[in-house]
This record gives sequence, C-alpha cells and structure tokens, in this order.
Amino acid sequence: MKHLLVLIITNSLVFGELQFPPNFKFGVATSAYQVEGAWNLSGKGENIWDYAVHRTPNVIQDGTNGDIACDTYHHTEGDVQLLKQLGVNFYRISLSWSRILPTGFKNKINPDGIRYYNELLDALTANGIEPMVSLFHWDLPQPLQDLGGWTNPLMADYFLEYVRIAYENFGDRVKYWITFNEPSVLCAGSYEGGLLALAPFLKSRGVGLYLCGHTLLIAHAKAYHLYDKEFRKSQKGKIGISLQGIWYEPSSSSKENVQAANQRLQMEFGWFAHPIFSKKGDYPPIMKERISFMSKQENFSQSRLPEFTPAEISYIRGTSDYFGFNHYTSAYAVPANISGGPSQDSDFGSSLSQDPLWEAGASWWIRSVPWGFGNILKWIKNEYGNPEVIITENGFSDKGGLQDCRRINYHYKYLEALLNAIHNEGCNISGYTAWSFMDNFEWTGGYSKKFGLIRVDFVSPERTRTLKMSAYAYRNIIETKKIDWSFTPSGFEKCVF
Ligand code: GBH
Repeated sequence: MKHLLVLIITNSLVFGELQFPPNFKFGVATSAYQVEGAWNLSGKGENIWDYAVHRTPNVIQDGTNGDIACDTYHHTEGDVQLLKQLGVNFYRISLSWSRILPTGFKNKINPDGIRYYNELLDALTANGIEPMVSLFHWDLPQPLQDLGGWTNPLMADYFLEYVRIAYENFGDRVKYWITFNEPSVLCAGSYEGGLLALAPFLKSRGVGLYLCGHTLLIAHAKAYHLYDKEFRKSQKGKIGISLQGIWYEPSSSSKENVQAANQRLQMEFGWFAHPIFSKKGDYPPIMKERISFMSKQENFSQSRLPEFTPAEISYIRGTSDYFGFNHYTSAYAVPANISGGPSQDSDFGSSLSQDPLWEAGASWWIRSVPWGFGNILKWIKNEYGNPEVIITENGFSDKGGLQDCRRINYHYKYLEALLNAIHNEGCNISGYTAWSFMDNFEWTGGYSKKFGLIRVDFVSPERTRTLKMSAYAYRNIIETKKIDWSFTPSGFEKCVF
C-alpha cells in the first residue's frame, strides 16, 4: 500500500499533474518598437532604432524595420479582443519614450502619445486585463543618444523626468511597473559590439557597457524611490525590473568548471541582480575582483567597472517589489582565456557551448533546456532570499506556421519546470508571461524569427492576425490551471511531441 502511494505521487509529479496556484497570473508581452509601428505619426520623435534602421538598414538580417511592424498603434480595440480570447490576466507592454516626449526631454509633451496610451490602458482595464508596463524597452530617443545615451550619468535624471510624466498620466491604471527591460542585454548589445548587437550599435568594448549599467542602476533606483515616495500611496501598484538570465551549467563538476560557470552567472545576471536583490547590495564581489584584475593587466589606471559609494549602494539595494525574470535558454560554460581584450568576453573568462541534442529555435542562441530554467529558479531563491518572482518573458522562436508544436512543447516543458520549482522547491513565483503575444520585429533578426502565439501577416496592409495552435494551448492552460499534453484544439492536428 505504502509503495503504491509513493508510486502514485511520483507519477503525478512526472506526468505533470501539478496545478498552478489559484492566484497565479498569466500574461503575454510585447514592446513598443517591436509592435507599434507609426514611427513618425502624430508627433512621435525619432528613437535610436528609427535612426539605425533608416541609415544602416544592413544591420537588420532581412533588411526590414519597425516603421509599421504589427501596427498595434492602429489596432487597439481588436488586439484587446484577442487578449480576451487568450484569456490572459495581464498584458505586458512598453511605453515609447519618443512618442510621449519627442525630444527626450519634458520640454515638449506630445498629446497624441498620452492619448494613445490612455486609450490602450482604458481598453485593457475595461476588459479586465491588467496592464503591466515597462518604462523602457530599448528605444531611446535619438537626441539623448546624441548626448552619449546610457553612458552619460546625467541620463538618470532625464529618465526620471520621463518617468514622472508616465506615473502622473498612466499610474492610476498601472498596477505593475517595470523600469528597465534586460539591462544586461541592453548595455552589452548597445555598447560592446559583440555577437549580440542592438542600437546604437557602438563598439566601446569592455568599457561602455559597464558605464551604461552604472547609469541604469542609478536611474532604476531613482524611478523606484520616486514611485515609492510620491505615487505608491495613491496608485497602489508595484514596481520592479526585468532581468534576463541564461543558466550557465558547469561542463563538468571540476572546481575550475564550477568556478567558470558561477563567475559568468554573477557577471551577467548578478551584474544587476546583486545590487538590487542581495542583502549586501553592490556588484557581485567576484565581478569587482575580476574586472579590476583584468583592467590592471591591461594597464588601465582604474577598474573599467565604476564604483558605487556606500550611499549609492544602499540607495539601490531593495529597490524592487518583485523579481521580474526573463528567461529563454541555457549553456555550458568552460574556463577560457579570450584574447583581444578588453572585452566583456575576456572579463567573463569562459566560453560557451550548447548540446546539439537540445531542441533548437530559429534564433541562433535559443535551445530548449527546461532543467536549466529549474536550476536558475532555485539559484534565485537561494541567492536572493526567495523573492517574489514574476516570469516577465519566456518563449521560443520558429520560422512560422500555425501548427506550432515545437513552441507548445517548449512552453509546456518550461511551465512544468516552473510548477516543479513552486511545488517541490518552494520557489515564490506568482506569474508567467509568454513572449510574445504576436509575431513582431525581432530586432536585428527582423521578421524571420517568430515568437508569437498569434501570427501576423506582415504583407497585408491590415496586418491580419491569426491564432496559432499555441494560442489555444496557452488559453487551455490558463482555463484549467494545468498542462494537458494531449489537448488538441479543433482545426489542428494532434502534436507528436
Ligand atoms: C528578449 O531578449 C527581449 O526582451 C525581447 O525584446 C526579444 O524580442 C526577446 O527576448 C526574443 O529575443 O547574450 O550574446 O550570449 C532576449 C535577449 C538575446 C538573451 C540573446 C540571450 C543570448 C546571446 N537574448 N542572448 S548572448
């Protein structure tokens, strides 16, 4: 009898019978430049993506741009109906700074920007969908980039001017704010000029990214404290940040390999997580030591990683009401001396590989590794004292098709890992966001990498939307609070997983 019981319990764990907690929330996400279009309509200013795609179209793999994208700017009502059809609890969007403040500064407020977001937020609220709003998802106003962008410490104050306007105009309806999307990706992508490249495509290797990160951390903390002091009481929302984390698995249990994987995790994920979420605050000690050591070897007069004062350390520590976590994939790390520094890669001191047996996405960097998700969730719990975690992005790219079984497989497996983390590891995870609501402009990947639960016909002027099989599968999970591997919506064939 006892054995039978154990068997039943084990079976239910293995076969995914676990349920999502009653208050667990599901959402989908997009970001302004990737979906809005209307790049120069009704007073919107030029941002760094507009600037780059028009002057150097060759930076985008298929030569496309976000001028029109999904044209969500003109689809407010229809898109809210699609969200209702998905049954999501919340919708994560980002605000386009240049649409609200065309010069980047508050000297000119664009009434149409305020109108557009008001209408979107009102439509969501009227339909019972909670807006989750990122203040910044990579589309910096070009005039501010002309002043050095995030490498300029004054940017923290310019950001605050913009943020105040956002709280004042939209905060009554926003219960979840996100200051920055993926600062580690943004700063490396913008200033490092490595494999991963984002506007403004600069190449200040080993230096620019750390200046950028320093400004962002201060800007984030300022935005948090402003909300906390002047808006929280009346608006009653939460404010946090979304950090991207790849899980780095040591390629063997040798001391060197464990150390290499840990160092890389701390220097990428911990770069922003440690100052905000750790007990002590500040950059991870291992990151400070490593960059200082490398800088000395390279004959710099001081570390390329700027230092925080003790006052700044405590100003930044604890400035997030929840841990927004974006996660896509994992890799093995091995110690390696990367020459040609200074660079972030030589600072990391490791090289990466992925198992070719892991299911590959259409993006070169994505492979499905659900156990890596489980590992990093446990790591967050242990490293940062089990904070409330909201998965603010998770998703898989393919090349298109409505019968998207590989995406369904990915989401099911990652959600199973998440359920296991909640029920068997005691992780405090309160929400999950699928990236993305619909196919969109995948940065330098253009429109050929599809992450959407909904297909967008980028050839039709109407940008016609069609639900993929994954949209129905997601809806089923939200409805039933569990994962049903055999679920097959009508009109689709059964997936062979
Ligand atoms: C997210 O970024 C973005 O927030 C979203 O806008 C985007 O559309 C979505 O994901 C899909 O890409 O760091 O060089 O080793 C994810 C950023 C970029 C993180 C690639 C992992 C791995 C390459 N990812 N990166 S590298």
